[in-house]
Amino acid sequence: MEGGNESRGALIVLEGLDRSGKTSQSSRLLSSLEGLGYSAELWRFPDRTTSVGQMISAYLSNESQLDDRTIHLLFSANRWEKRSLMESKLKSGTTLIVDRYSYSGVAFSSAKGLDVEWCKAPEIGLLAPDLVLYLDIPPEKAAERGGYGGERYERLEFQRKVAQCYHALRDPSWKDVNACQPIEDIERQLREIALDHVTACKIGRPLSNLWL
Ligand code: Z5A
Repeated sequence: MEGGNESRGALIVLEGLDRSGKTSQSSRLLSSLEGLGYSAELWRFPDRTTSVGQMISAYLSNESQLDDRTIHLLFSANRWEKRSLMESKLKSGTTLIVDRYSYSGVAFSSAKGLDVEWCKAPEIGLLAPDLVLYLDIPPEKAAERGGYGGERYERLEFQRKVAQCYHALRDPSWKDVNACQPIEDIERQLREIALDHVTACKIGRPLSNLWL
């Protein structure tokens, strides 16, 4: 893909079950990188600020009903509407820390019974992360954290299926971190792993596309 020899930012994705600590750790990683002088931004999917994101938000809070395939494609469209901005930020040297990405899309929809390859298809051509950090926590432990709210997928039985789907989706490049450790320990481990990748991207690792 174009842009292979330029110094660029890294695309770092955090994935994991509900309540695994993605949001807490994304913010801490952002602060660490900024504190070290890197240009970095925190993004999250779904991005509920766009019109597509508002449809997703209404669905997640049970204010609207949508067919499983329809909501899957909306989640994907929500990433596509950000793809070109994502690429330009990375090429201008900004590292993006992204709280959930295509893996959530495929894991949650396939946990409902949709075919995995069908779920992956609309994600093909989105930017591939340089690093996937998987916050690993048993669904039962995650459920104990602060209790689930009223959103659609916040049920233990469903989260168990999602965990299995994540497991089937993972590839050897993912970095698993035990999300049951104290917050500060996880923070330190994520920072070390992330810094290696930020450095590799600065010295010219090319951007690539998902699942081609
Ligand atoms: N979804 C989808 O279906 N398709 C897609 O393509 C995408 C998403 C992108 C969006 O949820 C829903 O959409 C999500 C997947 C689906 N549904 N579910 N489930 P979201 O991203 O808006 O919300 P979330 O992922 O469920 O985030 P969350 O509830 O905010 O969880 P989190 O970010 O992983 O955790 P946290 O907010 O950092 O921490 C949760 C609590 O645990 C909090 O009280 C912390 O203080 C505590 N915590 C965190 N770390 C620790 C440690 N280490 N020890 C003890 N306590 C901790």
